[in-house]
Amino acid sequence: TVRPFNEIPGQWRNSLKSVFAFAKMGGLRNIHRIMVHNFNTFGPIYREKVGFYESVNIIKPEDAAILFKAEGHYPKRLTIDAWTAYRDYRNRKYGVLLKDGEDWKSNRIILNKEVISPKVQGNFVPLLDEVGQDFVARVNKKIERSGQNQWTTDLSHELFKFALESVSAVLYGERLGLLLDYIDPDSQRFIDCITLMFKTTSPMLYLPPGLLRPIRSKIWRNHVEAWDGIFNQADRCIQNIYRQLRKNPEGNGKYTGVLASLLMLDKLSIEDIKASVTELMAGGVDTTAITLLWTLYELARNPDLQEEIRAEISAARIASKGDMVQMLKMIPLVKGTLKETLRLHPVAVSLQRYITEDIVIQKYHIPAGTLVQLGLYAMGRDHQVFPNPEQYLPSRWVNSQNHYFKSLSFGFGPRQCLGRRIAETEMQLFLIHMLENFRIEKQRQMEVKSMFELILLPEKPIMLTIKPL
Ligand code: HEM
Ligand code: 2DC
Repeated sequence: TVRPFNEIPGQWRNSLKSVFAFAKMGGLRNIHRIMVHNFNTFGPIYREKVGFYESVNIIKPEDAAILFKAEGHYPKRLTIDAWTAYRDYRNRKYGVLLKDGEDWKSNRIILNKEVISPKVQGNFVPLLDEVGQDFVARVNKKIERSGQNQWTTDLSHELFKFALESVSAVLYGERLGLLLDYIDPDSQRFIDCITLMFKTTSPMLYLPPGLLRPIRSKIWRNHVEAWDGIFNQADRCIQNIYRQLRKNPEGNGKYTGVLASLLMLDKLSIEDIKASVTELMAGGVDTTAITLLWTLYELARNPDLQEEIRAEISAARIASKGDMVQMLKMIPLVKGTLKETLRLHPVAVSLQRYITEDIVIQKYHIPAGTLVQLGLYAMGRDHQVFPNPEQYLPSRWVNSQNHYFKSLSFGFGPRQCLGRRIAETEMQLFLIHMLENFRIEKQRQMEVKSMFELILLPEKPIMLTIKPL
């Protein structure tokens, strides 16, 4: 028997009460822990209404499967109003991140070919491999300069630069040189703007920007300033490539990057290309940088595991005889390591879809049009889904177990992360080079929690010690 929608447990009838409960539990920064708390209170499905937006929340992999089967041809996730409001305000086009319907689909199909298809991955590998090597050279220099044969630091700043250098190499086929001694202030500003953009987005999640803008609230002004900084820097990079391409359309036979490929393909308007390339550039920094930081943190806490992964890398290095594309096919534990990091420290707290047909989950009827959220953070820590969830065990992804709808850190289906292949390749190559050269340690056994600033971030700096092998 199917129970009606209105009987789904949760505090959805009183949205004001939810806002208070929210505030009491530490509010927005703790949204992921509040979701865990709600699943503990209400069970594997609950309805909620915070402020003005309403959703049904689920946690089980088998329920995620039902959700994604009902996502329709034009999958639509929760729109971040602050992001569309900025583009409307400045009269800029939406890129693939913010488009919906047929417009999204047609752009996405063309972008897929240049950004995520297996055909292009081979082009990215040499570019990203070089950035990884440069990162090692930079760390070696820092170790040398310290005079202590080691380097203790909060690596996040270096990782942000590494991530921007990597994504730019792929998008523009060119090196920015961010891993050199002096950093170009415009690039540093770009990095700061992305962080500010995420930080100012979250308080606006539950307040319609239509309300904030007339009041000229400080948050909205900072948000606009952040996006202005992002767009200005991306425009500069894009213009630069555009000019070069007009001077030298052949590009000397070398791979010249995603942007040049899109321009030459000539299937999207320049404005559409600019909009999506800007989103790719902005989406490619904090996401991978923070995931790598969490990974190094976990490896520092698990020295034996670190040794095991290093052994896998050495073996793959020898077997692949210098062919990096081959090598990337021989490192299942490295791939498991990244999945395991994203299980415990996902970038996105939840995945969401507006379902296009009626479904039944946990015996409750859910009508078409409802916003359904899969609590990704909560699922990653659910002991019914992952035995001993508190343990960092990359091997759980390697052993032939059942991973049906459990590996969802990049989303699912045609609307999944467009940057996924770039992110995976970049992070795999980073770990290869770092573990081939250094041992990662940390000082005390300190526990670092996550906080929500639209994406999940470490709540405090993570200090690591890097030693040559
Ligand atoms: C979308 C995660 C890195 C660009 C998404 C989504 C998730 C995600 C969960 C939503 C997918 C869905 O709704 O099914 C991640 C994680 C990353 C990462 C965990 C790294 C660890 C990147 C990078 C880029 C990027 C490096 C750019 C190079 C995008 C874009 C979208 C997206 C453009 C929107 C796609 C669309 O709406 O069609 N990402 N991401 N992401 N991501 Fe990523
Ligand atoms: C945030 O309740 C929490 O990959 C909300 O690279 C629901 C929600 C909707 C969309 C998610 C967002 C959350 C987290 C950040 C994500 C975003 C979709 C894409 C974006 C996951 C879970 C991200 C970080 C993109 C950002 C690209 C941008 C900088 C141009």
